[in-house]
Amino acid sequence: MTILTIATQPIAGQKPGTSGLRKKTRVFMGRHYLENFVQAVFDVVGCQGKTFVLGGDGRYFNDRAAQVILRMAAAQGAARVIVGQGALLSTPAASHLIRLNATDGGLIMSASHNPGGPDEDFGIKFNMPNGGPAPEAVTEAMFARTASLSEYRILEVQDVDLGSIGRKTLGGMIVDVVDPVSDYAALMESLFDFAAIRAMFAGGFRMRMDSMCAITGPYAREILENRLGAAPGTVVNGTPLPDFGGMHPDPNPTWAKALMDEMFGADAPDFGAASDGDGDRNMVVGRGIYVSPSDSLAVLAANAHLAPGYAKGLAGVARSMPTSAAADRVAAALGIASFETPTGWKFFGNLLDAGKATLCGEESFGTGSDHVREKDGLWAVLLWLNILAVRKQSVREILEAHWAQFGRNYYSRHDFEAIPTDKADAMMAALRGKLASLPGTAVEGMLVEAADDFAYTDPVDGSVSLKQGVRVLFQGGSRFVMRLSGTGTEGATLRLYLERYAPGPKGLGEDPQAALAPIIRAAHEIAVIEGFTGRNAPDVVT
Ligand code: VG1
Ligand code: CO
Repeated sequence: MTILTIATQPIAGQKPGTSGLRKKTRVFMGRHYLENFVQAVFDVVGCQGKTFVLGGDGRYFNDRAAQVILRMAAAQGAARVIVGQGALLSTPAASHLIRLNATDGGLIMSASHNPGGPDEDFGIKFNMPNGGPAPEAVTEAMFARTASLSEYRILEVQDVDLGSIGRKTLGGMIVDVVDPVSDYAALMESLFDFAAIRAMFAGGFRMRMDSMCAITGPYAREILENRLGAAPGTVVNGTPLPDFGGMHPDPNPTWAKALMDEMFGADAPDFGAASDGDGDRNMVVGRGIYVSPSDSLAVLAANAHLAPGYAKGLAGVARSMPTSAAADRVAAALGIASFETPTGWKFFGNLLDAGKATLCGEESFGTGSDHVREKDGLWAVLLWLNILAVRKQSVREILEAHWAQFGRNYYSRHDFEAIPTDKADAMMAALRGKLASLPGTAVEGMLVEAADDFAYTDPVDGSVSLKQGVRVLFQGGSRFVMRLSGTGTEGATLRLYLERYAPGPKGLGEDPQAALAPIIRAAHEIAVIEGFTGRNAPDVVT
């Protein structure tokens, strides 16, 4: 077996975004593209004698990319790589394996909630030895390295068999092919009251889990149907497919419409859930009631102590800045710390490592805890099930009691997709330019109290992240936030986050869009969205 040193040229634009490097699959399949980035990753983190975890969500090119990464790891002198069978691992399961085996990190092949296939998206993310996504300083170093590479090293060898479990070798490197599910399922069993959940299912509780033809299918079948006794067929779209069966594996009311229809239809089950391409996101729905991710985080924080893994209570709760303040109210009531971080799970890592936060969440259907260093879709589903089993109430009853106690943070996100990048940039620049003049002015009858561009200083390592999103706060706790997506692969995606607080049990009715109408109008007026982009209505509303 020879190690080939192949001449390459720096490739522009290999800049990891919110969650790793994401590009069109055909771009990744282009000459030297994958190899160039992987070499940059290995150059930055070092490879000699190290052990890594490797797996992905099974999307198109997952299997080929895994073989390339393994040959390159072997060529750089890695000691061992732990790979999920079939090169499959959900993102939270990969994070767990990195920690469980005290490895030097891992590579996750996924573009998460973005569709898969030859004409859709692919991605690669490096996670650190703590199991969490590489922080900005590390991804910036990788990006810099992609621009100075002149060669990469790869072993000339046949594919290693990833289809069967067991120890293999590739050159001098060990490849341990492991069951993707078993260690993760054991972790879940250590956190939650499986007996109580099993009894609930045995008592006739019905659930629908939509895995959207993505990675959580095998995990959900094993945990929900096999271990917890949910009826066979509880998990639908449970086989991971390279193109996700044509589905857009983004668990929100738009893309998981079949689940929403079922949960709002006649004979709806008690509980519904969906997860995304790589299994780190979740959507939760009760019979006839949708749970917004921000509310879900707040309810989980208020009730986590009902699960054995959190019986001692929480150290603190962290949320991304655009996520609603509902969780802050719970933290205040519990007398625990709350944190506000920039968008992206990598910002939670230090808080979790330092024991400052136990639960974390994002408005983008992400919730998780210190059990791994990624958000975790099935974990959130199981925590909800544990809470339902203990409280013996419906999702609606739990939500309504929560709002009566804490008040309700009406919340919605409007996404405007595939905007020409120059137009989106011009709009954000103009908005940033007028921030200083906004406080004290009235828009749509509401007084602007403050306006800024969110900057974050990490409370653990002091690192500073600037320009993390424009926020405009109105008197009374209403606000909107605007930022451009860091995970899209086509033009720019504008995310407009809207929030309005209503104290007391009465609230402002069932429909968040109606409750948020004045803030929506104010955001369009202040940011001149239509003037810059030609768009007056969002493509996706969550
Ligand atoms: C989006 C979400 C963000 C999430 C990120 C990764 O980022 O808004 O909250 O952490 O996706 O999610 P952006 O930059 O497009 O807004 V996924 O499930 O990687 O893993
Ligand atoms: Co994801």
